[in-house]
Amino acid sequence: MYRTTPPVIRREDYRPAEFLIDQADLRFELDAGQTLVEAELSLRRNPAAPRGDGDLHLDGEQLELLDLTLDGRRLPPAEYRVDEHALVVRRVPDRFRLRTRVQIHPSANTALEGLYVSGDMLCTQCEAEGFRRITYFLDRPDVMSRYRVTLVADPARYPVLLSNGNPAGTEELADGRRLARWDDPFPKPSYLFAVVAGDLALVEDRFVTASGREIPLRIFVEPGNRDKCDHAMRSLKAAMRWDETRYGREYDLDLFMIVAVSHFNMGAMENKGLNVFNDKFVLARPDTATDADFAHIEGVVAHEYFHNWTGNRITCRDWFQLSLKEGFTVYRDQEFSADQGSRGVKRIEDVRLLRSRQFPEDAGPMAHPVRPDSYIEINNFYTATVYEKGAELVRMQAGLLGPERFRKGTDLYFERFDGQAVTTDDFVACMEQAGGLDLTQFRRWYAQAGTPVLECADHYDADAGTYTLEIRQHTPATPGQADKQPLHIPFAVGLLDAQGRDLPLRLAGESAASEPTAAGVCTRMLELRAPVERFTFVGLAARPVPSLLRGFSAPVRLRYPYSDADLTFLMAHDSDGFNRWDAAQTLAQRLLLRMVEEEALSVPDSFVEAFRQALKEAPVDASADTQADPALLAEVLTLPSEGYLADQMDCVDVDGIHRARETLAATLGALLREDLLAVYERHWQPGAEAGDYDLSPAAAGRRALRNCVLGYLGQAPDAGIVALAQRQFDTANNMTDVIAALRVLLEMPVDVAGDAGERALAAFYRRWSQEQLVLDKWFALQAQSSRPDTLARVKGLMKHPQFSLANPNRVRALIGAFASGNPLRFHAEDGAGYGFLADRILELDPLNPQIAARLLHPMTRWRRYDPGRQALMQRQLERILEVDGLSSDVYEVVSRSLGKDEG
Ligand code: B3K
Ligand code: ZN
Repeated sequence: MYRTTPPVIRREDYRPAEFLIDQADLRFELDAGQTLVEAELSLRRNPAAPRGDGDLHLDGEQLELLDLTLDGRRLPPAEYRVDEHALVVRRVPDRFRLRTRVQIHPSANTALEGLYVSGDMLCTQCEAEGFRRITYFLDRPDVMSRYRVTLVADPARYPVLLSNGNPAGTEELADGRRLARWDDPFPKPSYLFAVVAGDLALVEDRFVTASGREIPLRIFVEPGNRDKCDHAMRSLKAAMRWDETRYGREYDLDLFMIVAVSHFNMGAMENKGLNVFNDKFVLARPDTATDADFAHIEGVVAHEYFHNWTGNRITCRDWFQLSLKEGFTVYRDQEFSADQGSRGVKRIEDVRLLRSRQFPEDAGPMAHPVRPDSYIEINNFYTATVYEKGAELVRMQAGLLGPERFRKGTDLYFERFDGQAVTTDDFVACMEQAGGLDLTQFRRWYAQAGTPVLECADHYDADAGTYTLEIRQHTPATPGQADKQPLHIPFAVGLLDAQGRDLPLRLAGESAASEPTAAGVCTRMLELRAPVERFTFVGLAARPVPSLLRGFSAPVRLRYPYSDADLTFLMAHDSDGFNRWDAAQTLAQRLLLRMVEEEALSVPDSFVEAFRQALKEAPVDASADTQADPALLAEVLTLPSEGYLADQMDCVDVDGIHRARETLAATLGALLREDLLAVYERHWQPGAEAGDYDLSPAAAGRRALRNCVLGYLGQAPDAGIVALAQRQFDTANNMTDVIAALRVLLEMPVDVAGDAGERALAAFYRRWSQEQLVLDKWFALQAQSSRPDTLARVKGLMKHPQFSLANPNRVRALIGAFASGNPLRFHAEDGAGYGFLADRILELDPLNPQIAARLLHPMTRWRRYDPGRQALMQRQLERILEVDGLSSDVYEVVSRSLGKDEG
């Protein structure tokens, strides 16, 4: 907590640690009320660091120091000093053993950082700087130590005692307590340390590694959740195999464990050998979790597992390098998921996330490079930029190198840096060496914030048969970074003939193109370096339609003056699935923005016909990534979100966007009623609903399409549609279909649907009131409702017996869903939404600053709204900033968004 301005940490100030800790022996006497932690550390001077003042500075927060000895000698108070953030031991030798004994209070730890209580268990979260709340230490990622851990606890309350590494025996003590030892042979930074204790149920399986080692896989959950672990286990095994085949990376310890906890600040944590998960990303049964939940579980389980090599074996030198592990690991989990299901759909989902979360971040007050230059609170930098844009940077390098050279590059990286703490630059250097290319200019992507804009123009010369593309790049200024340099941008391009076929691509000066049908010839990866680049293609008998930035080959905003007819054509014919979807999105986006600006609410026939055509082609089933893949079609038919549309406007028109989107959906729902019903019925399989639930990507794709279609029908409802949604709600055997039907029932006007929505909501609650993760959906659905009384309802739900500010999942489900997922009601003109959010942030900040700071985000972009809303948001931000004792987390986000801190 800071009364004055908290300090800014700068990348340029990085210095190697003065001391290293080779070995850390920790003994915990665990109890929720108070836990004793005894640490015996083997320290030595770091030969790579210049000599400082001779004192040892250990990080430590909220610790009660009970005892301190150096090489066996108890230190008198004159030889050390303790303050709020550190223990300083004066004039230490070059090599010594330091023993500390501290007391901590897990049940009083509401920030969920360090050792805390979740339900009936004890667990830890140390990344980024939580270990210093457990014991005095050099709590920085470049200090890698070997840990031996002893846990002692009452077996009646905590029969299961877990830590990192391999088990090293248990004992029953004379006083009735149980002792368990763990030994982790791999040196690791303190942020990867973990302890879990509790009465946990176990699901166990096995994995045989490529070299034939048999690894037990254990998932620990609260009793009662054992029947919801199958999918996580399946995902884990698939991820382990994939890392072997795709990256040659085998698991290293004798055991791999996952623990699911109900109180967790983020998704999951990759602690060495002992991943701790938000239970939302482990627990799933078809009747409790949606297809999207299943997909997230697969992705997050894989992500945390992949960290074992990208993050744990090779870690970050300092927190500015966070994207070294996060960007690369996100790229790896994206590719893994693409291999498990539909690659095309996965790419669309990833780009949608990038555009809806990262692009706005890059264009707002929190903009920062993938490798930031400064921060106040590192927890604020686990961002879409570090994660998702970071993954795009790895993806671009993989694209520039091609699969074989990229694999050589990653092999080199693993070989060169195993066991070390390194930088993003070290990663790029491996790619450069293995790829035999110069990535000097490419490195700017890590240093420069903001989303580049590519302006494309073209010219067709009929006489010469040439087609010239001209591409201009510029990156808008971001806070603290006014001048931007041109970037090295991979730009994938195809050209279509009038029939929609790919044309062979030959650049001026090149010899004749090879076979036009050969793969690769029809998509060219152009490389942009200069502010303006021109490429001339030859041998073209007619003006082609360009398909630009295929597969979204770089994280940029593309501008090209497509006509609506071009977009409709690309939507129907582009061989690149991503660009077919993108053409549909651009078409819809344009129409919607036109509807907002002109307040004209009519929909052109051509748009309706394009949709009708797409629906006509909807098959019952098809192989993935073809025009006819139902999952891909569902993506094509999904209108851009209100948030994404807002990001395209200079001044966000909250109500206009909502009205335009509703009108368009209702028009399509009414005019295409028969076509939509036909698709719905074709994919409605009563037999399958009653019988086994099919989790395959193809079946999930059919559900996605049918529910997308139901959404349109629900926008133009009559008694028949109400009955349809009701039937789906009553009879579906899976959460995907139940929740989709419930959403539709809730959004239908009362004069058509009566109280069907309210009744369904009540039935849903009765059925699921004891399933916490399902209950989160019940809270979120109400918070996202477009009904005018939503804020009143959200306020009422805050008093619900099952609501608690102490549970981050519940807070996100109610307050987060309202503030981030309901722009219409959150941004109500009277500012009531803003006042509500500010009140909640001030309540939450003393309890859990990380969650409080995250919830603030929808208000940080206040400058993009009309003057009235701007003033209202600004007033709330100022009000927050005036409060004494704000956390550094909230302080940083508020002061940056008010422009009071240029970092
Ligand atoms: N590394 C963790 C995130 C930790 C966040 C700390 N505030 C999860 C992940 O990215 O895998
Ligand atoms: Zn991660």
